[in-house]
Amino acid sequence: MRTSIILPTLSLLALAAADTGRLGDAEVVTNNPIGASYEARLPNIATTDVRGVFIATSNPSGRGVDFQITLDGLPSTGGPFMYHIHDAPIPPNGTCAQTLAHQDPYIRGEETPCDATAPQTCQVGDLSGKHGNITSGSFHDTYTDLYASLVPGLGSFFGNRSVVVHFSNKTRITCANFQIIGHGAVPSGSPNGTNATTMGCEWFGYGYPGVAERAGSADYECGGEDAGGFGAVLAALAAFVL
Ligand SMILES: [Cu+2]
Repeated sequence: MRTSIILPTLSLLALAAADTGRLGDAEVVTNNPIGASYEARLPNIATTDVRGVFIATSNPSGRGVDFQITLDGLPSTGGPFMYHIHDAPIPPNGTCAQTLAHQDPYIRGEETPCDATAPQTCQVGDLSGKHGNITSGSFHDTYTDLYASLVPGLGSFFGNRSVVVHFSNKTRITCANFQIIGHGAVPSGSPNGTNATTMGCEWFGYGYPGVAERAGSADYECGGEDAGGFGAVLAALAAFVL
């Protein structure tokens, strides 16, 4: 009788574990520098009417990051629209195709959709998975994401990365790089107490063919903990279109 209860419980646990990253669930970030602020402003481009800005500021408690998102001009078809933080910034004169995969420092992967009721099991960069898709032509949302980091050097740090807006079929509509607009106080215990620009990612020899299909390449390098280590391996393995 006991077994009949335990077995289904175990199988449920096994299913839940499939959503956890190879490095575990995402950790809540508690030491975001107070006053640190970044924005990603969508460009005026001919291929889309989508415009807007993503503003990300450390929560005043240091716990998580407050996002303020204002978008306009979304198409009347092709939604609901998704948006994510992607691993790489858009290279100079580059396109959204070159932003690689979602920011996924815990190596969770894409196979199962994000469960918004268990956001720690989602890819850190899957903001719309955790907080909701865009369903209307004009979109405004504010929320705190507990797993995003504004501490340069951490895998969950996104100040040197990009945000990409997608159609529901995953096609990339538009994208923008995060830029620092306020440094804030350096947190104690930070792996790198210098300013964020020294931790930026850089592209080398961008413009290689087939990038939309296979984004991985040694052409991409990040500073800090990402340099030549985990992040570089991830970038090299990132063969997803998303
Ligand atoms: Cu994306």
